[in-house]
Amino acid sequence: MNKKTFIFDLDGVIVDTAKYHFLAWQNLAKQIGVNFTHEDNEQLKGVSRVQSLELILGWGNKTATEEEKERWLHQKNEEYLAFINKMDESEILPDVERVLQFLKLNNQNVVLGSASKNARPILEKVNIMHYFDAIVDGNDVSKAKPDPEVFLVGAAKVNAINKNCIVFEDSVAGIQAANSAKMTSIGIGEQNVLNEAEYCFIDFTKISNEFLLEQIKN
Ligand code: B16
Ligand code: MG
Repeated sequence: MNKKTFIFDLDGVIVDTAKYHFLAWQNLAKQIGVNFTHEDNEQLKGVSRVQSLELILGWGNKTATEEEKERWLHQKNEEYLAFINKMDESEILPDVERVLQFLKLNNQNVVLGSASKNARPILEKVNIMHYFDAIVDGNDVSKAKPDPEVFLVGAAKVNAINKNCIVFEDSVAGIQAANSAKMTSIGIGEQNVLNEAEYCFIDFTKISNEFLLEQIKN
């Protein structure tokens, strides 16, 4: 059977950590006098930590010294980590583990491609580290999605060629990154938002084993 490489984004695909990012950013925003809503949080999906702070400061027309930014980034991350520390298997999104198991049973490569610098501890907390042949996270890359670097490095780690890679992503920037790497892009979320994706499913419960087999054989 063909060997393909399935690359998973983390936040919004495997787990919903956006709710914890939201709470931590909201506290910081309040402290520095910036209004921060759920709608604003949507725009931070897939965006790096440093870039997220820049966006929040921009929305509030605030300027800050490098020292302040460093301090705030540290504070936000500490608060986020306190939420992460309480995570367990129950936070894995529906049917993600069924898909991971099916891919490994069929001898496929499984790779993580996330912007998060906290990806490894999160995978450990929800106990799914063992499914992954390679992990690429925010510590391994310097260019943020929509740049394809995170997926290219992931493919290279398992010696895969781009056209044999299939990417699961919940952010528009991530879909664009997969497309520009000439990988198959599968959006996880709303079709009208992820309209650049080659395929789109609201969540993994809608992804059948038959569909996965088709991707393996193609
Ligand atoms: P951290 P993903 C991304 O994860 C999140 O979607 C984004 O909201 C967050 O700012 C980014 O990770 C960095 O996270 O602060 O943990 O390094 O969707 O690429 O898995
Ligand atoms: Mg994501």
